[in-house]
Amino acid sequence: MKNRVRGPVLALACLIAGSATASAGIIPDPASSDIPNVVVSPEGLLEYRVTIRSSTNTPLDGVMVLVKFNAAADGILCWCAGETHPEIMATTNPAGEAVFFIRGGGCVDPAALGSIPAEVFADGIKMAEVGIVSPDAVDAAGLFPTSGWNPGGNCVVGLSDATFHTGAISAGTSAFCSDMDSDGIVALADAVLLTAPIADGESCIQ
Ligand SMILES: [Ca+2]
Ligand SMILES: [Ca+2]
Repeated sequence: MKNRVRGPVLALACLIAGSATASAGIIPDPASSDIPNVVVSPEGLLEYRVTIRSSTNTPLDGVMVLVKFNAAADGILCWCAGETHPEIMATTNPAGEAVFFIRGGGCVDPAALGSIPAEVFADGIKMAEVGIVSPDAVDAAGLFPTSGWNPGGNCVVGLSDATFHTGAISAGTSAFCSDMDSDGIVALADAVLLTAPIADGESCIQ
């Protein structure tokens, strides 16, 4: 009797072990993935790139990534005409990367907003709650979206943005709105990312 039961039990054990291993290898894992703050720019010059990995640190191909702007942030951002929002989707490549070129403007610091500006999901699994950065951080008067800015019908990387970012970069502060690569500091890498949008004076009609 024992011998007759052993076969099916072993087979079942192997099935369970096999499915557990497969799951660990294909499910997006927040702790192993890279989800920086969302980047928006008026002509989509700057990319927003997330990298989705499993708990075994394996990049996941073909994962549907959703960036969801929450109502409070969606309502105060400067959106270029024709840009999809508040939900934008892209699929990961074999390197696990989903790349977005989101056309809009406005910096939304979670601390200034008082709520979560945006969330990122991978195959329906919540990866992160993030803020929003942009070379178009402020309006012509130097106001942020969270301090009642008025883009005036155009998302523009203008003199006020150049002044704002230059100040943060030269001071080497941890200013949220100039930390374009989300590494927690404002440094040369951020200046490099900001150079083209500022030099080009990126803009779009709202
Ligand atoms: Ca601006
Ligand atoms: Ca940085």
